[in-house]
Amino acid sequence: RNQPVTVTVTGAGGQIGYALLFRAAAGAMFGSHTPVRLRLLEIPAGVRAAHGVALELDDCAFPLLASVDVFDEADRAFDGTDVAVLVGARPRTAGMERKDLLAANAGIFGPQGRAINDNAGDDVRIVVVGNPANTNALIASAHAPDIPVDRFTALTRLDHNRALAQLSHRFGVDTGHITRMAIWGNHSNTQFPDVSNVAVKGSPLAGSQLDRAWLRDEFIPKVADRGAEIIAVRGASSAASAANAIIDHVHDWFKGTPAGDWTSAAVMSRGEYGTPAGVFCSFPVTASGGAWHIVPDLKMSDEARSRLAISTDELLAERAAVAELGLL
Ligand code: NAX
Repeated sequence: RNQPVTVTVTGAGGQIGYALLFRAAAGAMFGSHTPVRLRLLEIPAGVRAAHGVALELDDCAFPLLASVDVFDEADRAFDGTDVAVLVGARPRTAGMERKDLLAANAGIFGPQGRAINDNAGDDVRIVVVGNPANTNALIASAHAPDIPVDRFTALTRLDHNRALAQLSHRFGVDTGHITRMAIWGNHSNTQFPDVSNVAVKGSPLAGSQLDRAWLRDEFIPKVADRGAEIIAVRGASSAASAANAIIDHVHDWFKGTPAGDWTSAAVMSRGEYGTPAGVFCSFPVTASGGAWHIVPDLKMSDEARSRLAISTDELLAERAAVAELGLL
């Protein structure tokens, strides 16, 4: 048995929390030899729901679940944490301007960044899920000066997995046979799901498989707008698939990505591929030694670059709006 890993989940009383915590407690993040200590953070209105989840976690009698604690105070929730999964966020409500949404979330992710900075374990790794995820990650990292910025990420693994599923349907192969998919940019509908490096059963897609009209009119909008489709069909936003993507992201961060493949995650840009430095941008990434590495030296077409620029312009606009409000 390995040393236990401490995982703090914010928004633990919400729907993603409910889909995430049981799998985390069952060992899906770190494998079957690593016990997990769960710390659940909620706002006072959500604490009862989080306590309910804790009772059910108890009733699963998971052998790997070393402890479950519920908090409504960030400093305590992040005490000694190794992995912070920041799910809880202020949703957009009717009549709310984008500026108000950014400000409300800065009021959450700024203090949480500071609480992580002051209380978390030395090796803490953070994944931001609550939207707008990329900019919330920027705000959190800006308030955590003692934590290397490469410990902060925003989740785009759900977009990546959505793309794999669409390609699996299109080419009639299991998702496990599809490699080198890439999500670029913001976790929003400006994202660029890029198949130009995709291989199916190890072979790059041939010209005829890269049907441009299908890519432009079906594949890209399907992936980029899938969140809205789920809301329309299910009557609630993605939860189990989001939780699954969080598990995949944390798992790969600790265990590494498979040789010959990569995945997608939003990490701090240092200007790679012409992106603006200083925003959290999704890139194709590998993980090894507990760190993400942006896949280098991929060729990008002019069209790909212009699609990516649309998304990074949105990231810059979000950053500027937050900076203007004095929240960075
Ligand atoms: P829910 O509304 O079901 O749950 C959110 C929970 O967070 C609530 O229980 C609430 O009390 C709690 N909360 C709010 N502020 C908090 C704070 N300051 N500290 C701790 N807890 C707090 O939402 P859910 O469906 O779970 O979604 C959560 C977030 O994930 C949303 O922002 C959503 O937009 C985002 N998503 C991000 C995805 C991604 O791929 N990055 C995909 C799924 C999802 O849409």
